[in-house]
Order: sequence, then C-alpha cells, then structure tokens
Amino acid sequence: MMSPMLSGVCLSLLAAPGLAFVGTPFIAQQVRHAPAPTSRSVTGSSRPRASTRMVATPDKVGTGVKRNENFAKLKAGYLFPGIAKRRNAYLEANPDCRPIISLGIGDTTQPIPPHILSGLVGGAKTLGTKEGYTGYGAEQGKADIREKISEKLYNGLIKPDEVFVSDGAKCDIGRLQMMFGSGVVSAVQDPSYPVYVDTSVMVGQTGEVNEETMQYDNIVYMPCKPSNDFFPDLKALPHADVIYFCSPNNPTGAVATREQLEALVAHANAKGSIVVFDAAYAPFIRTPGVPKSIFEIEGSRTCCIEVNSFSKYAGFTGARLGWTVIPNEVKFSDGTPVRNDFNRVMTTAFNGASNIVQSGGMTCLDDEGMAEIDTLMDYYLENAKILKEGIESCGFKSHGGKDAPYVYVDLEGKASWDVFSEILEKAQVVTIPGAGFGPGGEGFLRLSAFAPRESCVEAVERLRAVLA
Ligand code: PGU
Repeated sequence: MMSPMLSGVCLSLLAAPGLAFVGTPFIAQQVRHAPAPTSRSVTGSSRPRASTRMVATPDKVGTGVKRNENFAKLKAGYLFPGIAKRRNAYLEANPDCRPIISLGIGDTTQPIPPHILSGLVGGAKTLGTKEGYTGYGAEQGKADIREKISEKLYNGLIKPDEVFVSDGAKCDIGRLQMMFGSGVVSAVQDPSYPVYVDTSVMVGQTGEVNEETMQYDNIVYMPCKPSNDFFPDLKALPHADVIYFCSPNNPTGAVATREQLEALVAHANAKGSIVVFDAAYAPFIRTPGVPKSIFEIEGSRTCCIEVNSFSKYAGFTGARLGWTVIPNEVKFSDGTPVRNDFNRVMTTAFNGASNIVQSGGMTCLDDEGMAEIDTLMDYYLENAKILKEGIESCGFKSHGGKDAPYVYVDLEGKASWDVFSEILEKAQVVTIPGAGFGPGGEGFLRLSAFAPRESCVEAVERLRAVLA
C-alpha cells in the first residue's frame, strides 16, 4: 500500500500546474482534435500516428504502454531499499537522534586489503597504456581469471570454460531467470534471499500472491526452520524444475552438511531438477568437512549450477565481481547444454565484467590475496560471535553466526516488523525482519555482522539496554 507521505507527494505532483504532460483541459482537447500527424513526416510517409497517445489527458496520465502484469504481482518494493526508506524516515522525524547503527543489509564495511587493491589499481593503470589497453569482452570473463577460479577455488573440479565471470551473483541470478523463462517452477528455501522469488515473479513463473499464506502461487516453498535443522524435507516437496539453495544461508546462517547436500543432489538427479546453488558466503565456512561448493558433491555435475561472488570475500560489493559455474553435463530436457543458453544470455545481455575489477579478482586469488580474505572473514566472524552472544545475553535464542555472517534471532512468536520498528525507535539499530525473506521468516530477525567492530559492540550495549 502507498504510504500517506508518498501518496501525498504523488498527488501534489499530479496537481502541479506547470506539468504540461498532465495537461489542462484546453491542451488535452486541442490535442485530441488536432489533425492526425504522420509518423514519418520527414520522409513523406503517410502512415497515421496514434495522435493522442503521446499526451496524457487528465484522466489518463501514462503512456499507451501496457504495464508488465508480472510486476503488478510484486507485493512490495525490494526488501533492502524498503528498509533504507524506513531508516531515513526515522532519521527525518528524529534528526537529533544518536547515530544509527546498521546491522541491516549485508554490506561490507572494511577497506579492500592492500594486495587485492594492488590488482584493482594495476588494472586501472594498464588501461592507460598502449600495450595494456583492452576494450569489450570477453563476455565470459578473461581466460586468466577463469583459469584461476577453476584452479584455486574448485581444485580443478571445474573446467575454466565452465566458469562465467560477471558483475555479481545477484545479477547472475537475474540472468539465469531470463534463461529459464516463464515455463519453469522454481523452489526456494523459506525464508530465503528475496531475489530468487522476486525474479521468478518478474519473469512470469508465478501466479498472484496468496494473501493468507503470503506465498506466490506456482512457487514451491521449502520450509527451513529450527525444527528441521533448516533443511527441507525433500521427499515431501511437490515437483520443482529449478531449486534455489543457499549455504551458508541468508538469512538463517544455517550451513548445510555434506550429507544434506548429497541428499539435495540425489533428489535433483532423481527428479530431473536443476539446483542453483548460491555459495556467496562460502569463505565464512571454518568447520572442517563442511563443503564450500556444491561441486564437492558427487553427482552434482549433471544437475547443479553455482553462483558466487567476490562481494563478501573481498569487500567487492561496490566494485562488483562474481561468477557462475555451469558444468557441460547439465542439460535441458531436449539435450541442449544449459551452458550454451547461458552463454547466449551473457553474450547478448551482458558485456563482460569490468576489466579493472577482473584484475582485482586475480589478486584476490593469489596466495597473498587469499590470506587477506581469510583475515577479513575472521574479522566479520568475530563480529558475528559478539552479536550472537550479545543477543543471547538479552534472553533470545539465536541460530547461525558460525560459519556465516548472519545471526538469526528467534523472537518467540513476536511479529518481526514490530520488533524491527521497536529496535529502530528505542535503540537506533537497524535490523532486518525475518518476514522480509518470506513467510517462513516471520518471528525471526536477521542481524548482519558486516558492521565495523565498534558498531557491533555498541549495538549489543544498546540492545541490552532495551531488550534485556
Ligand atoms: N547471494 C546471496 C545469498 C546474498 O545474500 C547476496 C547479497 C548476493 C547473492 C549478492 O551478491 P552480489 O555478488 O553482490 O550481487 N545479500 C545482501 C545484499 C542484498 C541485496 O540484494 O542488495 C543481503 O543483505 O542479503
């Protein structure tokens, strides 16, 4: 629903006298009765042009273009800008409040470490030389970084030509959806990173949202909660073509074990489904034996795609660099390799990741860069520990926060948007309500460990004062 403030703004815009496109009755009438101009008068063509569609009349304020009906199905704006809006509205209403601490969006805050940075700087400098200058492409990423990803992150389990380097995991999820199109059924963990559901809606895979369950028709929601160890009962699920699975998980912080991932891969192979495995938080895994990639699991090469990103590894949330792996053996039902169609998307609707940032990706994967990534991960994991212990000292149960940068707080039945507002108002701390990640997240709150250390420490003090 439009907020009163927003609707006020819209109404006053519509009423603004200087806006010719809305039109005074005189202008609107004049246009309606003007002789129909031709669409190509310069070349002398006499094809008639729809005369009144370009200028809106008072009761018709848009163009003549029909809105994509799938967008009308989306019930709210994207989660994170929505949270930012609430924070800004609070700040506007309380300009003298102490600085707000964000444990909200999972955005990195620590500077890019020196060795990794040298790659970015070097990449930029190379562009200023005659010999080093490069332009477009390759759309799949430079050969050297594809090789290095295959060697350093996948131990050779993946071939370089199965790696597509991109501007990030979120963008790749959108492009995978463009490739799958409207004719597939997607399954998501509930709760989950909202991009999987929202892009499924946008490309037309779903029906309307069911106002009672808050679930979209034609999406399979896989409940992930403490009682099932945040791993769905695969046997009980209706069929889905594409299964989005994220581990370490956003928002629950749950990390799937080898046995669980083996069950997932076996399920996908048996049912003919494709798993899109989101490993954006893989480097947070510290527990020995827990897989960091779905390609560590036998059988995955015939049914799995992995999306991944340097965003959280190296503080590249703004620099933008990610990758997607599609083994040659993953095929559509007609035998077409999925890789071929994704290549078609990447060459057509993408133009290759920034060559500057790919140089930064190369230094990430040097031994020195990998050590810097480890130090960054340790820093955020220590933050997660501080937040987890802090919120538990307030009397709450929590999940995650180990092998993952998110602490998932059990609100014991309280509505998550209410608790979000209460904490913002009383503690000036931004969190993310679990309900923002799907109906299965109701009753939980996500805390992000990506804030600076001192902010995490202070946030805990503030939360204790309010909640304990
Ligand atoms: N995959 C998962 C599971 C994520 O949580 C995020 C970011 C991404 C992918 C995005 O990776 P990029 O490579 O940077 O595109 N999640 C953050 C940011 C949210 C957003 O979408 O803006 C979060 O707070 O959940």
